[in-house]
Amino acid sequence: MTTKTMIDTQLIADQNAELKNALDSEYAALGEKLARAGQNIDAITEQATHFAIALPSWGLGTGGTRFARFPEAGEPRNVYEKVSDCAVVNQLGQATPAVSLHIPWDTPSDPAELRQFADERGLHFDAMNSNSFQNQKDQALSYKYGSLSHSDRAVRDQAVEHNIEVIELGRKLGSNALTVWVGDGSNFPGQQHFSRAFSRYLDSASAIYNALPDDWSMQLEHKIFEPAFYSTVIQDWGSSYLAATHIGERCKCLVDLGHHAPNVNIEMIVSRLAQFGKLGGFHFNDSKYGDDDLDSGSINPYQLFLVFNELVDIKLNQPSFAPFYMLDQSHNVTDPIESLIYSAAEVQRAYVKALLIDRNALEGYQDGNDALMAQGTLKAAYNLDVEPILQMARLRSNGAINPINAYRASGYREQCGKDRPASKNSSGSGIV
Ligand SMILES: [Mn+2]
Repeated sequence: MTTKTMIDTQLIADQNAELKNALDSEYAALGEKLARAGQNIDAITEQATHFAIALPSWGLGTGGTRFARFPEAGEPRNVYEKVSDCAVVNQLGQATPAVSLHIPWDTPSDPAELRQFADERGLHFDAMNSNSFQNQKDQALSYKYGSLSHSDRAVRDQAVEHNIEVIELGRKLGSNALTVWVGDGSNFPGQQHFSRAFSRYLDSASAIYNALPDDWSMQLEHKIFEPAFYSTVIQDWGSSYLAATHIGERCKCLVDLGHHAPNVNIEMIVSRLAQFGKLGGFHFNDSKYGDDDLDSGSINPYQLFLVFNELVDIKLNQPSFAPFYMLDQSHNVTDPIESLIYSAAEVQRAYVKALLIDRNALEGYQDGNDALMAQGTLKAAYNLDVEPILQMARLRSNGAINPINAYRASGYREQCGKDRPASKNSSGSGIV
């Protein structure tokens, strides 16, 4: 089956043809530089072409804050249009072949039809995301005071049932993982008994786990605060690890870069969880103050690189290590398609730089307690300009050497503005 293309392939080919000579010479120069360090640029480029990160279905609409949302013309109005936009991101950037669906925001009425629609566009479905942090339409009981850890069993059962429905839907879509994030917590000291709430959470999450198909995993996402502002039930990697360990072998911890206190050493958390087989996945974004959901690599690209330093190291020691990667961002002032193309490339860039770290030298400096040269070994890889590798990876995968330029030249969003008149009841998705 040939993949249905979203952007005119001739336009991409014409733009690539104009850029190819410059790319060839920059790629050759970088190749020579890497060869002097004993590295093969084509082997690195090959690994870059296999890098994949999922797109969140809620990331295709314009995001916002609790103050306002400023949608632009042509944003997707339903899950099919979101998947179409994902196909644009992937066609141009060639790093995002999967979609992670949020239920119920993007519940398909006909899962088989949606699965085929995605497949025709070269996409598949990654981890499913449940939602028990909002009340849904016609929902019997409220999540105002929690869901999986609620003091009332009937509310907990309702939240468990929702998660099982999400699993069932995911099976029909070809997914193999469920990500669970709850907003449960408290706003006042004394409002909630910590250990009783945690015990109730463990019972509920175990009930969900018991409904997992054998080849599925469950990812627990922790978050230090918000919407609860005093305490959250799964507030950090410690609680997440305790829960995942208690619940079962295929229950893992998911790290969202924005869900920690400022200045927390996230790369160390990555290492700790992986060492004990409990790192299941990642939500990439960036932040300045809190859970800002800014574009990956826009604020602290060095941190992103340090995270990938750990991830690459883990993969070398655990060949079966295959965490779920997803962009989890809110695009408040940019075209979401552009932000997602750019962000996927930033994450891919951090990965490629981490592949270029001289690990033998690093180990020697670590064992020899040469702090200056150890950090210098990391910096040597971080300071490399690997843009030619990213561009060549896209070119060799039939993507665009300059995907943002190609997207803008295509007029896709302008056409969507005509094809997708805004609906009055457009959802507030994107504010997460
Ligand atoms: Mn997240």
